[in-house]
Amino acid sequence: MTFTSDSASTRFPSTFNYGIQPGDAVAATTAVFKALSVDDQLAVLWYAYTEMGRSITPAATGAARLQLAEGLLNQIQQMSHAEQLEVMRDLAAQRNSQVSRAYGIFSVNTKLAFWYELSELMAKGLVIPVPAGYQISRDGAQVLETLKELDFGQQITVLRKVVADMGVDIFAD
Ligand code: 45D
Repeated sequence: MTFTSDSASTRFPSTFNYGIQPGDAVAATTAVFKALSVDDQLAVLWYAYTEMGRSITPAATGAARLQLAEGLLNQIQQMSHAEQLEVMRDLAAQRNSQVSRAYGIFSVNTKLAFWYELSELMAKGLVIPVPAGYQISRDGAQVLETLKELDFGQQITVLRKVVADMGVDIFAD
């Protein structure tokens, strides 16, 4: 039986070529992100914000959406730096805490806006900063590189998928 490269290429759909399709790049980046340690996840989000920050217009994050998250953001601002870090780690680790439960009922856009606002508060010095000279892990740096290679729409899609699962949804079964 002859098995030429020609017949092989018609046998499989074009997605089965070990090349990365647009949808796969999003799914792959999301999966690798979710496999990171909690601290690496926070670090990647932070660096994503510092790189993307300028392209996310304040208008896009919508004041109305943030109203829902305002109470929680105010509460976090009252906390010590150590507590602020702890609630963010709880969110990323999906640990059941009061903040994780409050976050869990937000819509995905509100979740994104919430993280965006937290970054802004970090930049303003109102929330614990990433330590100066912080060395991101190799895994974290790799995810960040992959994320940077995606176009803006794909980056948003990855971020949406990532933040959607954070926190705790008390209504999930
Ligand atoms: O000591 O509504 C470490 C649109 C360890 C439009 C740490 C949109 C060591 C619709 C963990 C590093 C889709 C455009 C400390 C919205 C250590 C709409 C601390 C989009 C201290 C909303 C780490 C919105 C910390 C978008 C504290 C795209 C890390 C929003 C904290 C994107 C990291 C938001 C944080 C992004 C990262 C937010 C808070 C990328 C937040 C990132």
